This record gives sequence, structure tokens and C-alpha cells, in this order.
Amino acid sequence: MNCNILGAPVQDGTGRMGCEMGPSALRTAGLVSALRDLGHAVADLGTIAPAPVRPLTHGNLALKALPEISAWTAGIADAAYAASADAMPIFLGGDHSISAGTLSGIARRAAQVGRPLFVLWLDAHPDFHTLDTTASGNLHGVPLAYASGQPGFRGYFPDLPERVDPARICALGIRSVDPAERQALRAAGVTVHDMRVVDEHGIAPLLRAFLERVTAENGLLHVSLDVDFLDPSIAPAVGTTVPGGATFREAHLVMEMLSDSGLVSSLDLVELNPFLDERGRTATLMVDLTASLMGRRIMDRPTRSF
Ligand code: HAR
Ligand code: MN
Ligand code: MN
Repeated sequence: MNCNILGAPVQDGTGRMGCEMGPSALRTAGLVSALRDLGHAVADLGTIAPAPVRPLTHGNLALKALPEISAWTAGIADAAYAASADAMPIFLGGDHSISAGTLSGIARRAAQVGRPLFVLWLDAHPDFHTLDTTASGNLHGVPLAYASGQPGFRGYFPDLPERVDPARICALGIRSVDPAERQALRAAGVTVHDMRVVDEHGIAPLLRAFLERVTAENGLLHVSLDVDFLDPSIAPAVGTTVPGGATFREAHLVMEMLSDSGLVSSLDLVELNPFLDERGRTATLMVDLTASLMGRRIMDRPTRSF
């Protein structure tokens, strides 16, 4: 497969510094060589630039860095569209606000090739706040709402060329949801498999059902992997740790099944804060998970199935 690596060193979507170093840490942990060792042709396209920042004021005075994140969203959307023409883009965050841009650009690409876009959101949080409902004001909490066309972004974030159909979004690993998000997710029809559902059913059947839907509609599949999807005991390098996350094997199994499906067409690796890491273990785990997604196996398997 042809892969395009793009750095998106955004940290203004969180309340703290550090995610700016995410792309460097993922590269240092060996992302490019891991993919090449699996036989992929990898182009590192470097670092995305934001669009020019313009002043913006909003009634929600809690909002942080709205002009900056709006500018990043525009720059990232353009880069995502361009980088998805003939290769699988892998976006290195940066906080999760980058997905406002990646999803916008990828949704535009999906419309251009005439295929439905599905999104697998691997995260402790649904990131389904609007600019009006976020109480923290941290814009890494809004990208999925923006990309799926929830109201209140017009004039503040770039106009969406194409929205992601909320009915084609599956959020997996969720365990921290604010009341406004819970209501909006339900109203929009997003599939949310929270950790209680994962505990009850096991992660494989939940993912398999979603992948069968993507297959049935010949969809493209964008995967957005937030570090805090993982349990903090294995992935400490994130500003928003939430107990009770995916285990090492649950996370690898998700990646292995995604690989077997052959459906994944774009990927976000987000929220890595290397300043909070322990000897690079979280960065290394994110690279290893990406390798599983891109074909690394414990043993060969006779047939490709999920
Ligand atoms: N819902 C909370 C808020 O809006 C926490 C959002 C945290 N988001 C991330 N990415 N860390 O998933 O503040
Ligand atoms: Mn997130
Ligand atoms: Mn999260």
C-alpha cells in the first residue's frame, strides 16, 4: 500500500502544552520504518501548515483558541483532501481537534470518488460537543460534532464541503460523556459502544458488525485513534486519562481485525503528549498498534477474514 504521513502538531485544542511534540515522538518511535518493514511505500509529507488566523469572537466565553483551531482545521482539511488522492493518509497529531480537518478533507474525497464514508472513533470520549455546549472550551472536544454537521459551527469553523453521516459513525471504547453530548449523540444516531458494552459482549463482535456494514456498502473507512482509548496503565502519555480503557490485546485485536478487513483508507493518531510519556512507551505502543493495523501479525493466517 502507498502511505502518506502528515504531521499536524496542534496542541491549542487542549488545556495544556505537549501534543505539539506528538508527530516528532511518533516518528522517533519508528513509525516510518515499521510501515516500510511491512512492505508499504511510505512518503513522509512533513508538517501541515494552518491557514491564516483571523479574529473570531463567540458568545461562549469558555472557548479556547477558536481562531487558531479554525485556521488549523482549514489547513488540515486541504492537506487531507490532497493527500488522499492516491494513497492512504496517516495523520500524526496533535490533539484531537485535528480530526475536524482530517474528517472534512476525507469526507470531501469520499464524495469525489462516490463512496460512503464510515468513521471508527476509538476514544474514551465522543468529542461531540458543539461550540455552544462545551463547558471546558477545549476544542479537542468538538471534532466529531463538527464533521457530522451538528449546528453552530458556521462562521467559526470552515464550511464543511461534505458532512459525515452520523449513522455511519461507530464510537468504541467510550467512557467519559458529558450530558449535552449524550443527548446529541442519541439524536444524531451515532452508534456508541461504551466500555460497559465492550465488557458485556467483547470487543470483536462489536467491531465485526460495524465492518460488515462498511463492506455491505462498499464504504471507505476512516479510523481515528485517540491515545486515551487505551487504558492509562499501558498509555500514560495523554492529558485526559480515563480509567477502564482498552487493554493491550483488545487494542491490538481491533487493529488486526481492521487490517484483515482491508477497509481502512485513512487514519488519525491523536492526543499523544510526549511530555507525559514514560521512556517513550506510549509512542512505541501507538506505532505498534499502527503496525498491526497495517498488517503485522503474530502468526500468518490462512485466509483474510474478520
Ligand atoms: N468532554 C470533555 C470536554 O469537552 C473532555 C474532552 C476530552 N477530549 C479529548 N479527546 N481528550 O477525546 O472537555
Ligand atoms: Mn478524542
Ligand atoms: Mn479522548
